[in-house]
Amino acid sequence: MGFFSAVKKIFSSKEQNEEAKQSHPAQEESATLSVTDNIEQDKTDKTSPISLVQEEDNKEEPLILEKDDSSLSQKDAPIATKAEGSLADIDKDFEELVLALRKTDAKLSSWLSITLENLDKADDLFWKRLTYLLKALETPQSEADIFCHEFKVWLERMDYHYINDFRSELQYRLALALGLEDEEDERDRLFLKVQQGLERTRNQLGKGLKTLFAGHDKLGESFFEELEELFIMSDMGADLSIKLVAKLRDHARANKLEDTKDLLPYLQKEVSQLFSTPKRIVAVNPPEVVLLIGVNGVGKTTTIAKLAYRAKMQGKKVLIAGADTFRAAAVEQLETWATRVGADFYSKGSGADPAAVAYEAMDKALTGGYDIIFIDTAGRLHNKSNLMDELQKIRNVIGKKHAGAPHRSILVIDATTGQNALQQTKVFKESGGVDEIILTKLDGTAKGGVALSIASTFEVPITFIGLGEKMEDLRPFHADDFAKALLGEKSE
Ligand SMILES: Nc1nc2c(ncn2[C@@H]2O[C@H](COP(=O)(O)OP(=O)(O)OP(=O)(O)O)[C@@H](O)[C@H]2O)c(=O)[nH]1
Ligand SMILES: [Mg+2]
Repeated sequence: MGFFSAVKKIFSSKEQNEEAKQSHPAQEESATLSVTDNIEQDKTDKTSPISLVQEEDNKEEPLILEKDDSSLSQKDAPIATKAEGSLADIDKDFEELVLALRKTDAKLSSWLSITLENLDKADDLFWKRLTYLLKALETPQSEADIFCHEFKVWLERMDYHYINDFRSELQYRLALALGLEDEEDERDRLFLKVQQGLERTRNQLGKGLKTLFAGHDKLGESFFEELEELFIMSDMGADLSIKLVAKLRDHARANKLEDTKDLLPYLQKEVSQLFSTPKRIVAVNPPEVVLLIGVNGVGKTTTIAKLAYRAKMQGKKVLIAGADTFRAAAVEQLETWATRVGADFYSKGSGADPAAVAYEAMDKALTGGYDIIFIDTAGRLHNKSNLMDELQKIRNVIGKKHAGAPHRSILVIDATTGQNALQQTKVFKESGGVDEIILTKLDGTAKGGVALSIASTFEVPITFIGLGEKMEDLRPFHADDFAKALLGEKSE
C-alpha cells in the first residue's frame, strides 16, 4: 500500500471513525491506540484522528482532513504542521523534528529513524521525541500519553534499556496502533522476517532450486524428476509434489518453454495460489470468541498471548480464558502471559471443568463489554476422543451463551512436525471444525513446505505464522510473500 493511503488513514474524518466504531466495534482492523487497565479511554473519543476503517488503496482520492487544513495538498500533508493543543505548547525541538519528518519519505520506518536519531537509550529525550512523533501524526495528547505509558511498562517488564533492544518492537507497536501494518514499509519488514524465519526451509528448498536451475539450462525429464524429489524432501508431501510438477510440465509444454529460468515465475505463482481460500464473513457481534485448539506443545498458549497483544495494540478490550485445566501449570502460564500483555484473565484453576470455565468466562466477556475473548484449550487428554468431546462441550456452552460463538476456531500447528501436521488438521477438522490455521515455529525448521501441503489439502486459510518466541513474532500470513521467501527470492 502506498503512502497516501497511510496518510489518508491518519487524517481520516471523525465521521468515518464514528461510523466504523458503530458498525465494526470489534474488527481486527480497528486501530485506535491501546488502553491501559488503569487509564480507561473513552472509546468514542470524537477527536481521535486514527482511523478505524481499513480503506481501499485509492491513491487518487483526495485526503479528508480533520482540522481546518483543507487547503493542504496530499503531498504537503503527511505530517501535521501543528498537533493538538495550542501552538504555544510546541517548543522548538518539536518544530525541528516535524520539519525533518515532513521532508522525509512518508513511511513509518523513515519517521522512526528521524525520531530516534542520535538516541541510544530510553531516556527522557526518547520519550519526548516519541510523544512528538505521535503528536506530529495528529494523535491526541491523551492517546500519545497512553501509548508511551504502556510502552514504558513493557520495556520495564522486558528489562530493555537500549533502543537497539526494542526498536523493532516499537515499530511493530506503532504500526498496529496507527493501522499501518499493511503498508509497504511494514510488509517489507515482515518479508525480511519471514525470509529469515524460513531460512532453514529455504536452505533446503530455495538453495536446492537454485542449484537445480543452475545445473539445467533446458527443461527436460531429468529436470522435472529432480524437481519432484526436491519438493518431497522439503516436506511438501508426495501428492502435492507430483501434482505441482505435473502442472509445471503442462505449463512448459503448452507455452513451448525451453529454458528452465522461464518456469520460475510460474512456479512462484502456483505456490502462492495454493494458499487461496474462499473469503469468509467475519463475526460482527462482539465479543468475538476465538477458540485455540491443537495438540500439546504446538504453541497454543504462546499464540494466544501474541494474538491478545495484537488486539490490545489495536485498542480492543481483551479477555483471555484458561480452559486448559488438565495440565497443572497451564493456567498459571496463561495468566502470566495475560498480565504481560495487559489483557484480563479468567479461569478456575487446574482440575476445574473446562466447559464451566468457558461458560463463566463468556459471562464475564458479555457483561464486561469485551471486544474479544481468547479461550485456551488443552492439547492432551487421556485419549483423543476425550479431547474432542471436551472441545465439543466447550463449543456447545459458548454457542448457547452467544450466537455464532465460537466465531473462530483456530487450529495451531507446529511446523516442525512436518507431514504429521496433515493428520492433525484432518482430525480436528472432522471433529467440530477449523476456521483458520496458525503455523508456529517456522523459524526453527526446514519443514516450512508443510504449509503448502496443508493449504493444498484442506480449504482452511493460514492466517498467521509464528516466527519466534517474541510477541512481534506472530505475523499475518501473506501468500505471495511466503511463496517468494520460501522459493528463496530476495526482497528487492
Ligand atoms: N521458536 C518458536 N517457538 C515457539 C513458537 N510458538 C511457540 N513456541 C514455543 O513452543 C513452546 C510450547 O508453547 P506453548 O504455547 O506452551 O504450547 P501449547 O500448545 O500451549 O502447549 P500445551 O499447553 O502443553 O498443549 C514454548 O516454549 C514456546 O515458547 C514460534 O513461533 N517459534
Ligand atoms: Mg498451553
